[in-house]
Amino acid sequence: MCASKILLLSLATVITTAVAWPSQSFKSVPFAPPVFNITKSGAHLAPGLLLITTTDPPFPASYIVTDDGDLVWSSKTGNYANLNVQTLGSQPVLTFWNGTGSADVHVAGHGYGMVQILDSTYTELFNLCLNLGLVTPGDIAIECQADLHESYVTDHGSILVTAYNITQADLTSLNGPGDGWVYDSLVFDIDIKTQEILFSWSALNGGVSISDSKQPLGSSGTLSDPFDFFHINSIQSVGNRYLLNSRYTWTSYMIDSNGDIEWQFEGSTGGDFKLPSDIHFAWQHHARALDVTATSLTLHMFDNANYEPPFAGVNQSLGLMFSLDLLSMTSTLLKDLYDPNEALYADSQGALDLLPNGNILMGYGQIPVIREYGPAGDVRMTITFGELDDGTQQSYRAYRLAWEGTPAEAPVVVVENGWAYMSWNGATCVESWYIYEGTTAETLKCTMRVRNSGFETRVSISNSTAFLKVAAVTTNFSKRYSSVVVVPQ
Ligand SMILES: *[C@@H]1O[C@H](CO)[C@@H](O)[C@H](O)[C@H]1NC(C)=O
Ligand SMILES: *[C@@H]1O[C@H](CO)[C@@H](O)[C@H](O)[C@H]1NC(C)=O
Ligand SMILES: *[C@@H]1O[C@H](CO)[C@@H](O)[C@H](O)[C@H]1NC(C)=O
Ligand SMILES: *[C@@H]1O[C@H](CO)[C@@H](O)[C@H](O)[C@H]1NC(C)=O
Ligand SMILES: *[C@@H]1O[C@H](CO)[C@@H](O)[C@H](O)[C@H]1NC(C)=O
Ligand SMILES: CC(=O)N[C@H]1CO[C@H](CO)[C@@H](O)[C@@H]1O
Repeated sequence: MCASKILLLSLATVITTAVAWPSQSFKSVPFAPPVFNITKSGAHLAPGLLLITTTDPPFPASYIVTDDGDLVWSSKTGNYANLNVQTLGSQPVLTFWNGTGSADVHVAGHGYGMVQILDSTYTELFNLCLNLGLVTPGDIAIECQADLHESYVTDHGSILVTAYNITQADLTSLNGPGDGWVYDSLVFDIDIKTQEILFSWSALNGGVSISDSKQPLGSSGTLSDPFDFFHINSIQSVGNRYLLNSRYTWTSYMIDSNGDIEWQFEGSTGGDFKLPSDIHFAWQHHARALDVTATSLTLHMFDNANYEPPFAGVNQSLGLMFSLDLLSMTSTLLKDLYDPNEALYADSQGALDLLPNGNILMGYGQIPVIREYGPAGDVRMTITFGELDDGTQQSYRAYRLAWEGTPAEAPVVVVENGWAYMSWNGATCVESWYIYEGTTAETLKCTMRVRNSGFETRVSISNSTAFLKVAAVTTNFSKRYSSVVVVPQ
């Protein structure tokens, strides 16, 4: 056993109430991210910041945090998914799905919203509010129709989004009505600048049989409760092809540029492949291919085999990585990631990312835990940010990525009871702060330099100070000033 080090964020004030998981609070901003409870084994971790979207009050938001639990950036509160750093035209950009404001944003595990793309100053480059021609629940008008599950920026300036459309289908193969209703799962590849649709695909019209669904029809299949037979949850661009993942058919599909299915990798039979013995997967998320050649590839995923009786509480969440051989159509298990000391059972959501040093990050989706594994599968870090079993705090995915932000907005400072509290939301390069104090707004003098400390730095100020401003000093010695504040007397 490696020695474990427990880090609990101590800088910010911790509000504790009887029921709720504790959240952080700050004087200079209204953000209230959860407290991050962090265990590290001491073994080498990958570089990069953590990106999550939280769902629990008091401040569900998109958050960037360090692996010591310090907040780096918070969005406004809202309904977000899939906060990510991607590359657009060789520039790193922040992307996220924002369902705030669309009517009825969360329906049966999917949503309707927009995809926002910000540059490294947190200025919006694009706001993709797409009308995709969907029939929506109750046929209500929904302006921004992209689903929350994927916002994948391709290397040619387009974005892949998922969408859910209500349409009619023959459900007799499932002993349902011939004129039943389903949620069709759609894929769109859209040019970001022009919003032109470059490619689209429909599970219903793309060769997937409704009877491939493992999701029981039950009483669904009506207009008011359409049968979600496919439930698309990830898309990746692979050359001129697409890797799609369906939760409810337990299958990852490779689709060619004509929309034809090249092969299927299914969790109980292997689909077109032979599965390794004793390995199955089900209800899985975040399928990604890498090292793709004409004859082989690696495919990894987050396995949600816990979902649905009789395996609830039996099949723990796994990170699975397979090698697929396209000549022999066999699969080999490369990695099977779990914590032998703490099994987690996530019914839904989840993420698996390969990190640059060979480590692997897993976000547990429905369960508010992020884990980093070493290349051999040893647990190197566990971050918990909510109750494990009440289902209120979730982050659809989690990523760990390099990100440097220099906000366009100025730093802020507030003064309370003789202390100045300063922060610069999203800045990754603040080294220290200069404090300017004076008896008039025109006579401010630099009186102190303090080191930056976490998201919010505080310093005690002179009781003769009537006016104050601060400057954030970056690691390259550039300065950004706050506005001048009147000190409450
Ligand atoms: C954080 O984790 C430690 C160690 O597992 C535990 O003792 C502590 O109760 C946790 N804190 C919270 C707020 O859950
Ligand atoms: C999300 O969308 C809402 C509604 O349009 C908007 O008010 C909010 O600012 C957006 N969030 C971000 C981080 O831009
Ligand atoms: C959505 O379904 C309707 C039928 O209910 C159909 O007319 C429409 O073309 C579909 N939209 C898309 C984008 O597939
Ligand atoms: C300011 O602080 C000094 C030294 O602590 C104290 O003597 C003085 O009364 C304070 N003045 C005010 C206005 O509080
Ligand atoms: C210094 O850093 C600021 C903020 O990160 C950046 O805008 C500026 O271009 C940098 N200047 C130099 C000379 O690197
Ligand atoms: C998909 C999956 O992993 N299913 C497993 C759940 O657990 C049962 C009992 O151990 C296995 O038989 C299944 O293969």
